[in-house]
Amino acid sequence: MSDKSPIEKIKEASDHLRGTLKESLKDELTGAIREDDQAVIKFHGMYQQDDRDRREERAEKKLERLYSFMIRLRLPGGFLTPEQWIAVYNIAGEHSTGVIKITSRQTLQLHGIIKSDIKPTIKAFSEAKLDSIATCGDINRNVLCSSHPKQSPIHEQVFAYADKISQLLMPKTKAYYEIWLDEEVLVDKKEEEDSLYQERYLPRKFKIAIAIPPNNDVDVFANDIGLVAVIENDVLKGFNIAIGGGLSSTHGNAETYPRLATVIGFVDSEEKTLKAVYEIATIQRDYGNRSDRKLARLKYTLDKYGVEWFVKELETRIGFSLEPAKEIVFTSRKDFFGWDKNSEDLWYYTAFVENGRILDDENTKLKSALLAIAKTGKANFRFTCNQNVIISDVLTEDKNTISNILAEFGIDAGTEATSVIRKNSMACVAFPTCPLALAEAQRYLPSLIDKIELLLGKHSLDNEEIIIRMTGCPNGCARSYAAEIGFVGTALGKYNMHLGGDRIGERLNKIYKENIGEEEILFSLDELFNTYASNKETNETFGDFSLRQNWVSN
Ligand code: SRM
Ligand code: SF4
Repeated sequence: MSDKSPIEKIKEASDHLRGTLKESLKDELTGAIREDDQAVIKFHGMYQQDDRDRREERAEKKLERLYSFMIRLRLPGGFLTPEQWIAVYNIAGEHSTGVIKITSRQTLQLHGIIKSDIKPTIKAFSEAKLDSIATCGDINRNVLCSSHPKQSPIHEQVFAYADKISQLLMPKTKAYYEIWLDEEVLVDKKEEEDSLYQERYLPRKFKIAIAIPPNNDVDVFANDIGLVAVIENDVLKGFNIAIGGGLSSTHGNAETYPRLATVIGFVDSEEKTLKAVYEIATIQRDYGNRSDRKLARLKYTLDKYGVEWFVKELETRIGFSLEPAKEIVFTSRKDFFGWDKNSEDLWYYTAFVENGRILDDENTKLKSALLAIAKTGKANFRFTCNQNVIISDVLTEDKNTISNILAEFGIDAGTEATSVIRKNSMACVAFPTCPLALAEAQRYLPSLIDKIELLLGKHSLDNEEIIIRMTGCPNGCARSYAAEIGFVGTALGKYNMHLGGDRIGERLNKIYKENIGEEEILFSLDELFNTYASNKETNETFGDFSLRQNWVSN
């Protein structure tokens, strides 16, 4: 057995995720926290970062890096009340860069929070009944659920599972409350004994999503556990369970790979669903790789021990057998923009948010518009895994009020004017905050799309709903391996270009060209679009066509 990784030792020695965070916070000589605490703080939903645009300048002046923190909220299913939106708006203005970022996992992040502002930020979140517990770290993360309530008349019932699962897999430690909210120090440590996470937590991050077919907007197969709701005649029959999805790889490490989850069976009740989810996590806790973090996700555990072994172990732990998976069909993986109504006559407006960045700029005043909407108290807010926002649950008599605000701030016109290709695109954060970025993503993709739009126009492909995604490194945060055209950063200005993913998230793409810059990207796309436009069959997607042409191997 190889040695445990350093992070394993930090977790075990952390006194249930306390570490020396209190001491780190008091140290006024640096904007950073102690090294071990940088691992511990992730379990509290925060990352220490620094402004990478300013590293060189700071180094020249012999100053320490410009440290700040990113805080990620826990929002199961991605839902906020108007009061909570106002709180997030105020907190973002007071303590962060001001930009509110919708993530590819349906929650919100604030960047640029300096050390002394962390506690006031968490306290303000807490007053709005929001927290950031377990949104990072080796633990179950924010639980996803298909966003749009129009999806099914029983959306609410399925959606409630996101919260139930989030609660079920929450750590028992009181560290968050003690450190950030100054609650009394726990004397009887028995209260936080944690039968799921014990002292060691999971070997690696753990992600769960719930999809409501026919839309796979959550990219359910990209998760450690994917639950697919099986609904017959508007009755929830249960869930198909898929396990072992994960989209990261490491350049040059052939042992790492993106993988879609394998469907292992069906469960027909809430009790069975929760039991299965819990025990899949305990198997990963007990068998996941704790020495090599690159190989520690559930996908590697599953491939090491085999699906048959895993299911047998799971059935032993849950005490019942899984039923054969039910037939389900996905037909899309997108957001439906504009106004829509659900079965209860409530209205929903989905607005396009480029790469999830909510801000006011010279073109759009989205941040102000959402504040004005929240102030009416007549709409909730839902976030999608494609980084967009749904202004939701609007009564018919209030629809005009919301429409007028959307018009006043140009949000509806902006969403309508956005091209199909842009609406279906997504990029991760990358520079300047992500320490792992090798190339730009959210700061670059918009300008690349400008040029791709022209190429699509040239080949009369403007209305093709091709999914383009870009990440600044191979970690896959914008799920670029599951796109029809994926760009994966290799170095500044350079990307691997991937082709052949499908439109519904059931097939990954493959590398088409390595390490290319913008000129070659556009030259390649021009040729590919030309061939596609002339030879595609009716309704043949670009991803399917890429395979038929053998541009990448199947
Ligand atoms: Fe991610 C790490 C941002 C979704 C795979 N991801 C990071 C960090 C925290 C960098 C770090 O470790 O210091 C990035 C912070 C950037 C910043 O400044 O904000 C980061 N990941 C994001 C977000 C914000 C991208 C976005 O633009 O929306 C997404 C936040 C989701 C959330 O709300 O929880 C985000 N990350 C994803 C996804 C997509 C998904 O889950 O559907 C993936 C691929 C799926 C998967 O997990 O396999 C993903 N992020 C990673 C990985 C690779 C994990 C692995 O298995 O090796 C890392 C690196 C790591 O964990 O070591 C990472
Ligand atoms: Fe950072 Fe890489 Fe994730 Fe982009 S894909 S946010 S560059 S870790």
